[in-house]
Amino acid sequence: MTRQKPEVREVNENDLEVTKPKDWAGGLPAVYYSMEPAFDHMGPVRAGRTLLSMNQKGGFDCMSCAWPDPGHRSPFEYCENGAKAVTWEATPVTVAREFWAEHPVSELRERSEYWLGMQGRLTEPVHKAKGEDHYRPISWDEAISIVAEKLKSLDDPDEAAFYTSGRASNEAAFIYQLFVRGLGTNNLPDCSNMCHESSGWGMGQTLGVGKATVTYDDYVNSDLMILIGQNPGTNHPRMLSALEKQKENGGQIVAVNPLPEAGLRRFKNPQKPKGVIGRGTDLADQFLQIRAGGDMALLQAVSKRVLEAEDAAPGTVLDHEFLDEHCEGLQELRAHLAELDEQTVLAATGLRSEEIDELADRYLKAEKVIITWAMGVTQQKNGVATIKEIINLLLLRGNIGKPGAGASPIRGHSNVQGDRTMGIWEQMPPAFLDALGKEFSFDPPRDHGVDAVDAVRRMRDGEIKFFLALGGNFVAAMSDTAATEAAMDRLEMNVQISTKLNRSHTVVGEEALILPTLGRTEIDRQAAGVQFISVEDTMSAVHPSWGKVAPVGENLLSEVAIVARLARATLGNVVDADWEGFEADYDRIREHIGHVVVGCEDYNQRIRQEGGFVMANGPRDSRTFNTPTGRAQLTVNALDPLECPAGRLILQTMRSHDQFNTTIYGYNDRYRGIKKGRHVVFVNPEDIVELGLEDGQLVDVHGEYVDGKERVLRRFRLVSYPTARGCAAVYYPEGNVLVPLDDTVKGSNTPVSKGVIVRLGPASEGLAGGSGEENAAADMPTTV
Ligand SMILES: Nc1nc2c(c(=O)[nH]1)N[C@H]1C(S)=C(S)[C@@H](COP(=O)(O)OP(=O)(O)OC[C@H]3O[C@@H](n4cnc5c(=O)[nH]c(N)nc54)[C@H](O)[C@@H]3O)O[C@H]1N2
Ligand SMILES: Nc1nc2c(c(=O)[nH]1)N[C@H]1C(S)=C(S)[C@@H](COP(=O)(O)OP(=O)(O)OC[C@H]3O[C@@H](n4cnc5c(=O)[nH]c(N)nc54)[C@H](O)[C@@H]3O)O[C@H]1N2
Ligand SMILES: [Mo]
Repeated sequence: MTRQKPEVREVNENDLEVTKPKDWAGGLPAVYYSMEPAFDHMGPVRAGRTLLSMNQKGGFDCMSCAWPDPGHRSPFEYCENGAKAVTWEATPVTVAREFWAEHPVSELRERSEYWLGMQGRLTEPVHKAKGEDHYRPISWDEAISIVAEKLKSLDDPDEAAFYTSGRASNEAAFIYQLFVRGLGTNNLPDCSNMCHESSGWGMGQTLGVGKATVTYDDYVNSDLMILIGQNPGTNHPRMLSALEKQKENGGQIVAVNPLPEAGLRRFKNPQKPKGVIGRGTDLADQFLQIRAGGDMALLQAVSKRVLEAEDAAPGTVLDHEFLDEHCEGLQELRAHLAELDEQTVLAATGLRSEEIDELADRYLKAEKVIITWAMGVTQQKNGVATIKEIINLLLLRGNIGKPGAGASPIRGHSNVQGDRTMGIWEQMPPAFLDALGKEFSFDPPRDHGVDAVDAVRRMRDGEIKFFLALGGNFVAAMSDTAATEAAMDRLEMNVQISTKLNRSHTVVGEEALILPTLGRTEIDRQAAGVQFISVEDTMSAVHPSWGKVAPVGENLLSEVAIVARLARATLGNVVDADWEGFEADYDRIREHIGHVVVGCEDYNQRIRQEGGFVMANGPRDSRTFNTPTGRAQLTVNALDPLECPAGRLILQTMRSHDQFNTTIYGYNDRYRGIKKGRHVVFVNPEDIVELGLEDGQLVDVHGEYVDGKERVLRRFRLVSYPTARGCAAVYYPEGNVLVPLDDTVKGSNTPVSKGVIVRLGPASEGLAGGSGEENAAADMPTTV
């Protein structure tokens, strides 16, 4: 079944082409682009079986994002980027046995993410022994015992860290955290630490729950939807259908973003005739082109206008009944916002007063308002405070816990929310640990573990010596590439459970293992028969996912099997768990989930209901708030706008249309008009002139951080682009070279990936790519 690998060539950034950006998303090209690679790599049968069973009942949950499935699924409820994700995973191309002898690790480290991913699926466990430069295939038994022996040899379980990426199923995540806590540590950093951690804190402190307070139906029935810091056309394409329906139902949309993203402006639904031949649906009724980091000031200014409207017509604007019965902090908020200085707001946002007036006016006229956000908010220095201001604004008019209204963080990885529900968090509350300890007759550790940033610090300091990753690409996803790589290089053992090669397999420390695993598209057969797994989407709907195609290799194990075997070999009888039974029959895991995880009672029964079930949510369902006083909190947050000295820009690092996080599918970003390359820096044309630079020239991007370390991205093409004044953008993960490890969001410790102060200068000679002072190996080669 496996196929000959097509030749994979590294891209030459000199071939990069810049064309006009699009002002609409979707359309026929979306279908065309989505089908083409699938058929190319997979052949029609495998392609059809996978693409047509995405997000279908009895099919698998698309792994490309956490957007929910509407109740009525059309057989074409897939999207271009979902199709890319499926194609990338379900490809029959595999890494051949000889590959490991042919390619030393030192060579793989010079390869691009694109090249590594295109080598195909990993199909057998491999081991790089101490002092060697090659991985070698080994058996599963050997691999498991090497890892278990290492773990048993540690002086302290806190010398190990266990990372999770948000694709892991509920079942795998649950037994993984049990394994880690059984070992005696809470060192469970995850991708959420770099992603929606700020949402968890901002909502947790105000509403008592870190999850969206809306369902899919609320979306299509809202009067006004405000989208802040999110690019749905690329990152949550199926959301565009919901936006279209909301418009058809008479709703309005406001977008707040430094970039006029195509998917915020117009949508041509490829599943409808008018999307194919017509101009499609206009989405945003108002576009606020905000200066990066200015959202908090904007939200305060809108809330202030709401309070002023109330003062002008007392009793008619605020939802007094709701505020009196369910909230506290109104007087303090009122006093604080009375002091808000409009000039400060205008400077921080780059907006005009009339634009803010217009938004306030729309907000006041709407009865049902949803505010959504993603990385443009959570990865700003003041991300947690900004989210609290979102909640303030919603609470003032009772937009929490009523149909068509609410707060909606849009999560990234398809099961990142479920993983957290299952206990993947370095700071799980005592009640969860108590229940876990009781269920498995052991005493879980209570001290908080490390998050992603702290894990790197402890590796750097030699305190964490062992790293195991359940999916993901930690080294490329983390900030401060040079510092992170230097820290990972110090590891004694680096173990990666993965589907495909990535950079984290090449920054290996002394000893490394790659444990290949089944993907979500593949049939998962165990002793008790074919298994399904379960996932939770961004609106708390939990449902089963069934693999549909034959596994790409005979020697692949599921994530559950790998974790269960590692735990059994390492823990002995420390926890009272039937690891073999877990591997044989996932119902046995679900049985325990039902006992331990609040909201998952009778899990095995409820997951089998038609369409799964929706987790309870206090604010959404009954306006109950799990805060210390039982009331929702209006909060006072000191405005502290990002300072950007003259001659500098605020840089954000973002996703192109052809990538999934650190996975690079290709080198085009078609909505933004970029072709055949990624080394670009987008800057407003007026800023280009002011800086004395020229559109199209090669520049170096210098990070300027208080720690005085020079961080540079070299030889990037300057692209004149309609971003907000004073702002710049490069692609992630390349841009991580510039994000300092210690620059984290206040209150969530998430790397500030959207607010780096930079200076542009003419390009120096030499290799393209990026470097930090300590380690020039952060270079991503552009040519071979
Ligand atoms: N195809 C595809 N789908 C994905 C992913 C992928 O890589 N590819 N990744 C998944 C994951 S894990 C996640 S978390 C999500 C990410 O989804 P997004 O959050 O949409 O991802 P980003 O590309 O980081 O885009 C951030 C947006 O915020 C804007 N922005 C930047 N700074 C600011 C600011 O200060 N204020 C405001 N208002 N806006 C700002 C940017 O211009 C950009 O439009 O997508 C998920 N889905
Ligand atoms: N500068 C900057 N940095 C960022 C961000 C940013 O916007 N800017 N975004 C941050 C965000 S939002 C996130 S979520 C993180 C993402 O961080 P991660 O989740 O660590 O990264 P991914 O790129 O999603 O991981 C991809 C790898 O996962 C493995 N994989 C894929 N499918 C499976 C599977 O089913 N099972 C297993 N075991 N492995 C699998 C493959 O080997 C693949 O190479 O990055 C963060 N880093
Ligand atoms: Mo994410």
